[in-house]
Amino acid sequence: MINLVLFGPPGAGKGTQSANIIEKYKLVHLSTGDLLRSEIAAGTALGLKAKSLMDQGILVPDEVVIGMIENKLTANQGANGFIFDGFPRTVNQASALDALLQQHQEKISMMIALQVPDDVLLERLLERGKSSGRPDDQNEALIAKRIEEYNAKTAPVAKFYQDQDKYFGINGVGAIEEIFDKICDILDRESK
Ligand code: B4P
Repeated sequence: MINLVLFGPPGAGKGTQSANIIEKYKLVHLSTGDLLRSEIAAGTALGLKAKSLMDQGILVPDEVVIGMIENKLTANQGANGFIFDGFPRTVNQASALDALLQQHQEKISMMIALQVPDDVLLERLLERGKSSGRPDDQNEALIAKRIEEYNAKTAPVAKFYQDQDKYFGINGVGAIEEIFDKICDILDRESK
């Protein structure tokens, strides 16, 4: 069983690499960004609340995303393992995830962090914004706000896993396949 936290700033390649990882390792993909966008598309009360925050580049409240993850873990009991993509994004979310997994006699196997400089993140997200239709990819000020939120609230989550000896950082700049190979090397080595 592999429970992977795929970590990095907005535009680091988490969603992109998750798609490759789930195909090879048959893990269940839990992306809080995707779950929130589904709520928005369905026009739920939760989606409406989340949209106003996401459109400003601000994180949605911890209890909202923790509740979504709890539902998904319960619905996928018996899975081969999970990729947590875009979650946990605060230290509080990381502690809640540990507690939830413990209820299922499980734990996080490792965090793989994709390291990408801010100028590259900006370039990638503006490029994606041309076709994604995502309001949060549309302008430089909003992307800068997301990176600021990441540095203030999300970056400290790395230490949470470093303290447990579960942290692996890799360079997230380069060809998608090359980065995927580095992720596979870590997964194969550490999950033996
Ligand atoms: P997310 O959906 O998680 O958005 P993201 O960080 O922008 O996506 P990602 O990082 O996966 O994009 P990728 O690099 O794959 O979150 C959106 C918002 O939802 C947040 O701002 C927040 O408001 C809210 N939210 C989500 N989770 C939350 C939580 N847990 N708590 C609170 N709020 C939460 O792709 C970026 C682009 O780069 C793509 O176009 C891709 O093609 C390109 N790319 C990827 N790898 C590349 C490479 N190696 N070379 C060149 N281009 C590459």
